[in-house]
Amino acid sequence: MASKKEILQKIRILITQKFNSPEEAFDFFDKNKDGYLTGKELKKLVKNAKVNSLISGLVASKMIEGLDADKNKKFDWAEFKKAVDSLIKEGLKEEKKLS
Ligand SMILES: [Ca+2]
Ligand SMILES: [Ca+2]
Repeated sequence: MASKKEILQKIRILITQKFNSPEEAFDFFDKNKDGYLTGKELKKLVKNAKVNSLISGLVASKMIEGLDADKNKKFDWAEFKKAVDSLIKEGLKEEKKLS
């Protein structure tokens, strides 16, 4: 099974390479445009990041569990932005280690 690090890296690549900004990614996956990414919507994002579809639901619910500040079981923009910012920061650290 893919490690947590690999999964997060895939998600980071999706957001930074397929979209011009995190806003664009959020908008794209917020299919019903209610301003929230639910577990179901986030699962689509995880699947789009080419994470094994068998575990995409689990990954999505873990992300929400860990980063849902107000515990309403979905990401608002501020929560999503925070998640993406920490993902990108982690990625930069990794790149520094490799170079
Ligand atoms: Ca939504
Ligand atoms: Ca929330």
